[in-house]
Amino acid sequence: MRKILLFVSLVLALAACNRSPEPKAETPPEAQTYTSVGVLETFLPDGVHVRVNHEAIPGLMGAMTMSFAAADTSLLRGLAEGDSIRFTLTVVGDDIEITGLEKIGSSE
Ligand SMILES: [Cu+2]
Repeated sequence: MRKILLFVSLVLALAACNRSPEPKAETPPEAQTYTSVGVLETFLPDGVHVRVNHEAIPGLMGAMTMSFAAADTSLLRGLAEGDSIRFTLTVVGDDIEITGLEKIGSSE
């Protein structure tokens, strides 16, 4: 009886070893989106980043002034420094980009 058990467990162990490892899928980190409002304070010289004084973004960060890259520079068209904006951030891993932007108040 003992021998049979040993044999069975040996067979099971071998079967487990023979199983080829699952191909590791390179799953990219999931994209999360957040919407917030703030004031566009400065266009940075690279034409891509804007410094925004934004309200708290629950689940992401508190209120602060920081710069974001626009995913598409056309999002920044028609805006002026001092404008109030509502914007959407898309976060993938460590990358944060503005993927949506709407002016909700003018600087003047
Ligand atoms: Cu921030």
